[in-house]
Amino acid sequence: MGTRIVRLESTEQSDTAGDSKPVELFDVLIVGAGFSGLYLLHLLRGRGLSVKAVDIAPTVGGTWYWNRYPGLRCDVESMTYSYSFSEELEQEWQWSQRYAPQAEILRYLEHVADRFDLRRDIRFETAVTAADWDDHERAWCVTTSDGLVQARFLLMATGCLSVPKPPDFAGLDQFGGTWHHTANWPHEGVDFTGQRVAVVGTGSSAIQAIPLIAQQAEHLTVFQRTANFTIPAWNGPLTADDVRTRKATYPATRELARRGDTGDIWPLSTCKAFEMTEQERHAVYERRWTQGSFSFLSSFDDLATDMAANETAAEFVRSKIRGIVESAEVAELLSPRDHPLGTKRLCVDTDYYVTYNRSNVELVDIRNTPIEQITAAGLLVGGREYAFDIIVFATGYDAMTGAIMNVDIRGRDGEVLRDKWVDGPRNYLGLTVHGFPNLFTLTGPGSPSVLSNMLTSIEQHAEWVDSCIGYVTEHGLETIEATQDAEDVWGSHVYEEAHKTLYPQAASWYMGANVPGKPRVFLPYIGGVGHYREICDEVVAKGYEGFVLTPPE
Ligand code: N01
Repeated sequence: MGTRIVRLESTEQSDTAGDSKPVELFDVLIVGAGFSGLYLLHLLRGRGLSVKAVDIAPTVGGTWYWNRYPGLRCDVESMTYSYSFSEELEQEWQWSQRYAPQAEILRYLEHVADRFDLRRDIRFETAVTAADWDDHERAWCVTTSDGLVQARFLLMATGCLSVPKPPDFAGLDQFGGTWHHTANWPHEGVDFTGQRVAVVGTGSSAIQAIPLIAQQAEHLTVFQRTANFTIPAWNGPLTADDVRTRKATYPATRELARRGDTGDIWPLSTCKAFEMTEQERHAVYERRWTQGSFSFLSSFDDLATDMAANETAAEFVRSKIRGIVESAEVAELLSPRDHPLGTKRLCVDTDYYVTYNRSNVELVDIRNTPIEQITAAGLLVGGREYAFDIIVFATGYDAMTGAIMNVDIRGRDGEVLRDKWVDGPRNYLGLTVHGFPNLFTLTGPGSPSVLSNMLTSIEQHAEWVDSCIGYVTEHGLETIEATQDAEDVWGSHVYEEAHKTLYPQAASWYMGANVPGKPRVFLPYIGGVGHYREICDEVVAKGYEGFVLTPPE
């Protein structure tokens, strides 16, 4: 059983009315009640620790609560993008489609919260703004919008894509219509009927939303800065037979996902692209295209490392675009030519390219003539004003570091995390930071996270953190902290693995390139989910190698 913190029970804070409010004390504070926060809460509470989760939203769900734009669904199959920790949960939950829509994923998370009675330990509509390590108390003093909390362990389960990149166009405040960011969509929905609509951006969010907006709007104009590669989802209802088979094989498929490179179960190829004839290669791409989704990236073993090999896959997708899009000029505009396939996050779509054959859809290339400004009527591009009733900004996120750096985190000796990470994140295993004891960043930069099926990576991190906290508390220890050496070695490893591949060549959010002023560093760990798990397990087997564990003074 874990030990409860009891030392500070008399501590008080002043509220604005001058009354005092006791500082709340917990063993563990979890920031975020999405997929990772919920599982952490379930695990750690099971250890008998006092655990509180906080989330700014009024309910659970994280990104699946805020994102609600038309067409939003997970682009990883639901029967792998779901928790594996409870066999009962796996067997009782029915996914309706191959890729569940947002509302169904949110219902699933609501169900998980109720089924495991998690809500009683979650404080909703509560923001965390700062966290200071108190070396004397050996605890984090956390400022929330609901008062001060002291917790021995602070877990940032804040998600990799949860801080939207706000539209930073001049003149937005004078726009006479309405505008929305895909990441923060009105809960009552948006009616596009009879409206002139602009979508800015052509990443995953836009590619999911555009076909549905086009069906409703009077006219849709898409402003594209970079064409992206997208592979069809081939979504559809799951039949009773599909579900029965998948449920019967869960133990094997989940294990495959845990040990493989991607955290998913599609087959990886061991063959290099040029080991086949052009005709054979084409057949492989055709088969992967027909299977749909991210499996396409695994068509050959060297697509991420060999430019010529990658170009064969890229050209296959371009040929598909030419085959679907009637206008040769539009097809060429939609054909990515400035980055290797997969080095900007691959998109997965339903009817994206065919949407450009509609008479009410127009594509505007803004690569060389950027949006000059927003006007009262619409958008000004290349001296031409386009008039709109609604603008949808699908302009993405401050990925991976945004949510962590949004909180003013100060470690030992007052070291500021934002300063430490000014040239890019530095940490150990993507999980822990030297100088910041008892702080864990779930699916943080430097971990496989966004390069994997997030659910596999979330469960691995949550379980690792849970055992680590169990180890510390059960051994009567007070703190665990990464050493400077371990952090440096990990940082070099993450860098070297990334630079063996083509990924750093793209101006992607993986590289922080989408946020002006953000350091260009490849953020996730590309060494593979299974290999990463082995590294984490070995660290534990060697007595938490790379960490300093401190007993009470
Ligand atoms: O954001 P993005 P997203 N002027 O950054 C453009 C996950 N996700 O929200 O490429 C003009 O990918 C920008 O152009 P460029 C998934 O991991 C998952 O679509 O920078 N354009 C780009 O086209 C995904 O990768 C699901 O040149 C501007 C677009 O906006 C991640 O979230 C669904 C601009 C932004 O694309 C982010 O996707 C959706 C400007 N000033 C998303 N600024 C699932 O299904 C930006 N752009 C699980």
